[in-house]
Amino acid sequence: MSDLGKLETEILAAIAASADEAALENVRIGALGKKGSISALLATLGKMAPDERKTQGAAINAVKDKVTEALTARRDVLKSAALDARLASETVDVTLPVRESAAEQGRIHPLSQVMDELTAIFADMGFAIAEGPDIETDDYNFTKLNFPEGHPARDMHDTFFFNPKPDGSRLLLRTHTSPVQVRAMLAQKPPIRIIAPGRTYRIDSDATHTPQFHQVEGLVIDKGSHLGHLKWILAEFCKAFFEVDNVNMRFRPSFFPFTEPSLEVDIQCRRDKGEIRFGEGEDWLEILGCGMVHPNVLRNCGIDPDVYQGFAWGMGIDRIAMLKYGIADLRQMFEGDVRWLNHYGFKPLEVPTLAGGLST
Ligand code: 2NL
Repeated sequence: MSDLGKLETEILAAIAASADEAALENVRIGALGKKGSISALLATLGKMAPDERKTQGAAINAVKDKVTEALTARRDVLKSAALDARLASETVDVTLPVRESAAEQGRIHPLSQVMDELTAIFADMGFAIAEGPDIETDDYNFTKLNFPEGHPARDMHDTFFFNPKPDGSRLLLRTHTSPVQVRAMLAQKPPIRIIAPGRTYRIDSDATHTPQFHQVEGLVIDKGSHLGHLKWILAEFCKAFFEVDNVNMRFRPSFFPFTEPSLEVDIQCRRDKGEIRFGEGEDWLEILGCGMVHPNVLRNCGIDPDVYQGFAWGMGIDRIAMLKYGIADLRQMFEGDVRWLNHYGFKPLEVPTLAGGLST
C-alpha cells in the first residue's frame, strides 16, 4: 500500500476509535490542523513538477475529503450518543410534589399567631396598639400603679431587679405590661383606647410558669366609661377569640392595687377527652383580671379622676394560646423544636383577620 493509502487507513481508524468529541477533535488537529499530517503533504505540492502535482494533488485532496466526511459522520454519532447518555442520567420524576418556597415552609409560632389574633380583634374595636421597653423603672412598674413603697404587693410579683444605681434607684424587668399604659396616660390626653401586648418577667419556673411570659392588657379612659362597657368588650373579645357565637362569663370580686373595684373573669366551658368547648358545659375557667382604674393611678398619671374614669384588664397570653390550640405543656412553647413548630405553627401567608377568619 502507498504511503498515502496507509495514512488514510490510520486516520480513518483513529476516527472510528474516538470515544468522545474531545478525542475526535485531537484526531482532526493531527490530520487537518496547521501542522497536521495531511496539511504537511499538501505543503509539498508546491515543490513538485506540474505533472506530479496534478496526480498527487488530486490524490491528497481525495484523502482529505474522505477524512473530513468521516470526521463529520463520527461527530454526529458521538453527539447523539452524548445526548442519549444525558437523557438517561438526568431523569425528572414529574410525579414528585412541588418543593415549597421558603415563605411557605416557615411556620409562625402559636404565641405570635395568638398575638396577631388579639391585635386583629381589638384593632377592629378601635383600639390602638401600644408598646414599651422590657426594662422599666420601679416608678412605672409599681409606684405610679398604686403599689406603695415597701408594700407587700410588690413581693407578689417576684421581680427581677437590676443592681441598684449609685442614687439607690434600680431598674427591673417589667412584671406586667401596665407600665406601657402608664406611659400612654402620661403622654396623651383622654380619650385613650389602647392594648399593650408583650413580654413580661417574674421569678417563677415550674410546669405552669416560665420566667418570661406574655400578657396583653387593655385600657380605656374617657368621660363616663363604666364596667358595662368593659363587660361588653370582654364578651365580644371572647366570642371572637374562641370563635363561638355565645359565651357565658362570671365576674368575681378580687384585688389589684391599680383597680377599684377589681374583678376576675371566668368563662363557662366543657372539658372532655382533652378537648375544651366554650359557651356550654359546667366548668368555669379563669381567663383574666380587670377593674376600674384606681383614682390614685389616674392622679399619678396626670388625669383628673373627677373628670375621667377608666377601666383596664390584663390577661396571660401563653395560657389562652395553649387552651385554644390544645398545647399540653407550657415549656414546649419555648424549646424551639422545629418538629413541634411544624405541628403547632401557622402558615406565614395566612394572616389572621376578622373578615377572613382568625385561625383558618
Ligand atoms: C391579671 C390582671 C390586670 C390591669 C391588669 C391596669 C393597668 C393600668 C391601670 C389599671 Cl395602667 N389597671 N391593668 C387591671 C386589672 C387587672 O391584670 O390577672 N393579669 C394577668
